[in-house]
Amino acid sequence: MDEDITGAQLVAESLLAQKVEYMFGVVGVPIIEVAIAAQAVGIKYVGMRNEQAACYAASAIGYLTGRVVSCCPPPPVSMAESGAVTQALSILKASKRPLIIIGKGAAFARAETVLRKFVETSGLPFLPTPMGKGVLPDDHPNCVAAARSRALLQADVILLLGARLNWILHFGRPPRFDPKVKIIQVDLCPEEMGNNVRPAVALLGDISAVVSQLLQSLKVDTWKYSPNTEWWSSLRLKIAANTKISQSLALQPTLPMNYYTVFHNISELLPHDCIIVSEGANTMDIGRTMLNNYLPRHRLDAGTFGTMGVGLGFAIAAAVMEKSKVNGQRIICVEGDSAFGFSGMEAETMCRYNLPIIVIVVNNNGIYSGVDPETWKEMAKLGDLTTVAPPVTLLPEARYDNVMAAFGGRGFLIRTVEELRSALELSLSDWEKPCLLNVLIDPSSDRKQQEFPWLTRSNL
Ligand SMILES: Cc1ncc(C[n+]2csc(CCOP(=O)(O)OP(=O)(O)O)c2C)c(N)n1
Ligand SMILES: [Mg+2]
Repeated sequence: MDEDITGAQLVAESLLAQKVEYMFGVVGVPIIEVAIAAQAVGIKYVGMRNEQAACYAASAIGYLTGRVVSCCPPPPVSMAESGAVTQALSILKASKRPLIIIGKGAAFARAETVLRKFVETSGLPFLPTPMGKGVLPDDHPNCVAAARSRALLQADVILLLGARLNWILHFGRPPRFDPKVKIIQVDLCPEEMGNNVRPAVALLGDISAVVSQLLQSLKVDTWKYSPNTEWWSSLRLKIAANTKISQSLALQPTLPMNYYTVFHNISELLPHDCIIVSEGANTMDIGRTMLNNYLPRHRLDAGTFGTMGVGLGFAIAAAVMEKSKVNGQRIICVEGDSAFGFSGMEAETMCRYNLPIIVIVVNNNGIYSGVDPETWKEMAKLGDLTTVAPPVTLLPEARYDNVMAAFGGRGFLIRTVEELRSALELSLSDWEKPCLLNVLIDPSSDRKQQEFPWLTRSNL
């Protein structure tokens, strides 16, 4: 081996050999040399402010590019066993209330084209998981996301495509699911099969390949689920009722604004091809229902583990990728005020690299809820805030907009619909700088009445 090659160069060369394009990190002795060597071989180095955010950014690149797979020789595409395909179809055909659940695995497998054909050929209703949103557009006529609880509870057969039956899907169990529901589970990971619910049939394989198999068999039989079933009418009724409730909340003229008003106005202005990054509790949950996705892999959120702090790293990763394209897309990062705080200093990273990310902090002065400035002052008079302030509270009306402005980005303080719309329009026209919209909302604003609370192991 050439003695003049340094260890840092070796690391850089081997990363390049594996087609690594981006490196995210925080340097210090002796890592500086590695970052410099990476840049010397053409790898883009993004200096972050915290390693955690750097890791989140790197994981987002992996998800968006599929590079985890493509850096190695392409793995063989595995198909499901044909007997299992036949069995799956006969269960689907016998079903009265079928449902397809589209998970993140379908997005990662790039199954969108074949899946669209399958949904349209079969006529089945579908429901995306949070990061399965956009594999098929949220405004597709077969999407029943607005009737999620009913669809999950009353389905008698579920075709589960690359989604885990974890807490996000309420473990596939009562009271959120019919105890007799038959699950047709399609997954690439054998270890996912049968987690929490034993599937009626398991189709182990690549989601695109397995859906193609299902589609082919379907075409042979020319079977289609009728659009005139009781199931479809019941789902449609629920969609209409829920949409009406969300609409009326969205159109409430009272100030401070509520979540629904904020999201309704944002969604009206966002370009259809933008990448939406989101984290928070109410902010993320309500945003999932109110902010549509139209393209696959255009939503990144706290997902399976609900880890707060991922948002800014995800947004930076998406933005550096989009910046290198000719027709790069906008990155909209919708953050709860608590969620923003976890990696807030990455605002400096956004400003340093001129990444035109639009950060929208939905600021309710706390974790799930907060108090208004007057109540906060009154509370402070009652005693030491560490003993009297509810643990969920954060500083009322904190100026997160000034954090972005401190580094040269634009910051907006927003209280009204008009301010929100004009700041967002202005931000969307700026392709040079990051912007932060600090949207002050009613600290007691909440989700619309839910039929069920989140089901976690602790309250199972
Ligand atoms: C790393 C990490 N720490 C703590 C939590 C607990 N947690 C769940 S949601 C949340 C923040 C919710 O508040 P916010 O982001 O302001 O959204 P809101 O519900 O107020 O809209 C926290 C801290 C978590 N999920 N992840
Ligand atoms: Mg909050």
